[in-house]
Formats: sequence, structure tokens, C-alpha cells
Amino acid sequence: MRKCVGCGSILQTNDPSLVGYVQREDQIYCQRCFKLIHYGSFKGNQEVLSQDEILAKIQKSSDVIALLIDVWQLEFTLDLPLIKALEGKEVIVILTKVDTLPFNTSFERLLTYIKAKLKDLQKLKIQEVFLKTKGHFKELFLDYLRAKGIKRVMLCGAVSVGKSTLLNELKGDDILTTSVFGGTTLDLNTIEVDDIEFIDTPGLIDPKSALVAVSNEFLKHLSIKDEVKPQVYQLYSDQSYFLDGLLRLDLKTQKKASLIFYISPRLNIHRTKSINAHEYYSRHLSEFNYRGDLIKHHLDLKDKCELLIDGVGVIALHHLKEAELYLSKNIAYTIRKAVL
Ligand SMILES: Nc1nc2c(ncn2[C@@H]2O[C@H](COP(=O)(O)OP(=O)(O)OP(=O)(O)O)[C@@H](O)[C@H]2O)c(=O)[nH]1
Ligand SMILES: [Mg+2]
Repeated sequence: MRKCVGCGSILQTNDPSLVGYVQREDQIYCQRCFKLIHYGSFKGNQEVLSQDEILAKIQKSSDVIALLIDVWQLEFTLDLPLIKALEGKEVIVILTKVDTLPFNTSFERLLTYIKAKLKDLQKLKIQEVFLKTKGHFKELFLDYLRAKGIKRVMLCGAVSVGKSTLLNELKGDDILTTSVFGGTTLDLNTIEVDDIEFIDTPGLIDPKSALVAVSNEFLKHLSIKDEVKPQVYQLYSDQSYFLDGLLRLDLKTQKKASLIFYISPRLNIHRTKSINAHEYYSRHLSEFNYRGDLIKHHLDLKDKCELLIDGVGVIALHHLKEAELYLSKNIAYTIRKAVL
């Protein structure tokens, strides 16, 4: 029984429509991985393990767990059933995509905030928290594992958090298949680095993430890949902001009020006077990449806070007391005090 070195699925030569298909016995990547790596074409909706089966494997594992969390999705990840599955386990937390934060982000402030959030998870035995920065993360992490005598680590986390990418970086080789599309890794896959075994796992779906709701084509534009450049707007009159058809944010004029968008640069921000917002939405509906029923939420705001939209990014709201958010019912949001 051979496994695809990219996604972990069991290789087979019988049925091209099923996972793990190879034309020849000697091929090490399945056809799905091959097409993804070479042509960027992704065959979604394929699974070897159901979400419950992935959770059960993680729960049953006696390995040390590395829980990867996308720095843009921290609050939403902490709500996933995965966290419950980790109760009682020794967990090392690794924040990924830290390199995409704006260059002037205070890592110290961020880490303090993250640690305070993680403190709420009293049933997890959190051993250490790492930020996967571009600097010395690899050495720090491997040195830590060696010092603790840890020989096996199972990586887990939401889809696209960067589990396979991290293992490739540790290995110094792009052996595992990685992609912007959720659900790239299909089954457990073991990679050895020096004398430590790392187990890659399929990601868990955050059902309320915009990245799950949108098409694969739009996903490429929506996902944050590189360093985010803050986009600042001053508020002079009652205004509405649109992010494609994903959301609308209505704001009332307030002295010195401003907004900062921390989102993918490929996602357009449209600003209009609030009196024209309804007409704008109706007129452009057919052009939006995403069309979902928008539900209205009233937001009570503190002086400096951040509106987090799951899978989209962060909108900092300064000197505003309230706002009306219209958001697809399939997408989660939350508000926190300013961190960025
Ligand atoms: N900028 C940046 N991009 C990252 C980082 N980690 C992963 N990525 C990108 O995020 C996307 C998903 O990475 P993967 O390694 O495939 O994620 P995964 O967790 O293995 O995903 P699944 O196998 O679907 O569960 C890819 O486009 C990676 O290039 C990171 O630390 N920084
Ligand atoms: Mg993967």
C-alpha cells in the first residue's frame, strides 16, 4: 500500500475518478496532486477522511500536537470543534501567516493578545506559543522539540492554515502538496526531519469562513498571500462600504472617524454615500463574485476596535460609536479591541 507523497491518499491504478489515481505504479504523486502542482487546477470536494474521522484521529493520537492557527482567523479557529478534541492534550500553538501582517505590527502586543485568548482554553495543556515569522522560526521550533525530547508531532488545524507548507519548510523540500484551495491534504502523511517525525493531517473546515463560501476563482483574490498594506479611509459623510458582494458596512458621520481595511489587495473596496448604497448593490449584483443574502447586524463600537470578518480580514474602526453591518449569513464576524 503506497501513499501519494503530496496528499497522503492511498495510490491506485484502477479508477481515475477516485482519489489516489496514478497511471503507472512507479508514480509517487497522484493525478490530483500532479495537476495541482503543475497546472494549478484543483479537484475539490474529494475526501478520504470525513471531518469527524479527522477529529477522531487527532483525538486518538498520543503524539504531541502542533495546533496551527492562521493569524487572521484566530478568534474563529478557537470556536471550531477541533479545540474540544484537543482537551487534555499537550499542545504547541503556531501562528501562521504572520509574515502577511502589516510591517509595523507590534509582535509583542499581538503575542500578549494571543496568549490572553489562549488562556481561556483552560482544558488544553498549551506548552508553548510560536509566531511563524520569516526569521528563525525553523531553528527555534526544532531546537525546542529537541530540548524537550519530543520525537513525534502531529500538525493539525483548519484547512489552508499552512500545515503542509510548514512541514515543507522544516524539511527544506517542497515534497508535500500545498495550495490556496482548502482540502489539499487528504490523509495523514509522515515526514521525517532529522530524527523527529511530523504528521501532516487534512485540514478542518471552518464552515463560517468566506474562504469556504466563495468560488475557487474568487478565493484566489480573497485569500491573503503577501504583506497586507493598510487601506485608510476618512469618514466625511454618511457612507457605505462594499467588499464585493460579501458585505456592506454603513457608517454615520462622526468627527475624526476613520476606517482601515486589512484585506487582500485583490479585493475591491467600493465606497458610496449611504443614500445611494441600495441602488449600488442592486445595480452591481450581477457583477459581484459572491452573491449571498446579506443579513443586517447592528454593531455597538468602542473608540478603537476591529471588526473581524472570517476569511476576509480585519476592518479597524476608529472613533465610531456604531455601525450597520450587512453580511452574508454564511460568514461569521466578531469585534475585538484594536490589536493591529
Ligand atoms: N504568506 C504565507 N502564506 C502561507 C503560509 N503558510 C501557508 N501559506 C499559504 O497558504 C496556502 C495554504 O497552505 P497549505 O500548506 O496548503 O495549507 P494546509 O494547512 O496544508 O491546507 P490543507 O491541506 O488544505 O488542510 C498556500 O497558498 C500557502 O502558500 C505562511 O506562513 N505565510
Ligand atoms: Mg495540507
